[in-house]
Amino acid sequence: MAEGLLITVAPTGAETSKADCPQLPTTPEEIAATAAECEAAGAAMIHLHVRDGEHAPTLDQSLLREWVAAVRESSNLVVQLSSGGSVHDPLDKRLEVLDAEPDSCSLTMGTTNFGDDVFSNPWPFVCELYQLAQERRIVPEFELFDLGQVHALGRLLKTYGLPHGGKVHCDFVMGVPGGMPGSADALVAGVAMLPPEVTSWSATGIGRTTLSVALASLSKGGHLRVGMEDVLTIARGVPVESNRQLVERAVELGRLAQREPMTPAQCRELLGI
Ligand code: KMH
Ligand code: ZN
Repeated sequence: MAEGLLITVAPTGAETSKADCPQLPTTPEEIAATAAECEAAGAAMIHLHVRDGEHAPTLDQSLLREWVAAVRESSNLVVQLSSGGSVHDPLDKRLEVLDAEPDSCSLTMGTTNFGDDVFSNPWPFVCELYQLAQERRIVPEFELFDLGQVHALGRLLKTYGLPHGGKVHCDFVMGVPGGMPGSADALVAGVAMLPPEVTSWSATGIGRTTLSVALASLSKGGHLRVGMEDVLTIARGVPVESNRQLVERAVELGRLAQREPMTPAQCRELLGI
């Protein structure tokens, strides 16, 4: 595993409303500023969910393009668009995310209960999205919400071969109600099951599992995803002020583990972009 530390920031997500969290970046101007300050703080990649003029999640193609351009103008961050969208987005619109030409796209390896909702990722959709990403030369980040999805990743790679660029990067998304718990034990089990083709991995813990997952990931030599998509408090009852604050904390944890944050250029090399 690399000595450098990839920090991915997931600044917005599709689940939190602007009304509940005014500091959530939900406009092109806010996302541009967030990207610049998170890069300066030590992030190398951004995982983007786009919002519309009413701050609602959207997969509108022109807005996707506008947000990608805004991040590219204000930073050098590797741009990863979410193909997961919100639990309400239809599968065909989620495939169209790739039309916005990001560097990377998220690609979830199976259907997951998501609180009271269902995050739908039927196998034929996973295969179609993967092959489309290969065709378009967009590097996927495989999102793993449970151990069955780790196994499914091996099956996908055996069936369709490696992603564009030849590297395989995945991200454990832990602590979602309906997925695997955000515990060190679950992470250790997931890492042990990774298919041999995997070249790098990160982990994120939702809500109160954020610190235990980050520490477990560093202990196992993994990378980190942080951001307001995944956690809205910096300590019990204390709201997060900004995504930069979460990136700064990840940098601090990394330094304790003697891991220096990667630059976007190093991230591109790691991911084969
Ligand atoms: N918003 C979740 C339903 C992804 O970005 O690919 C899906 C999600 C995963 O956040
Ligand atoms: Zn996401």
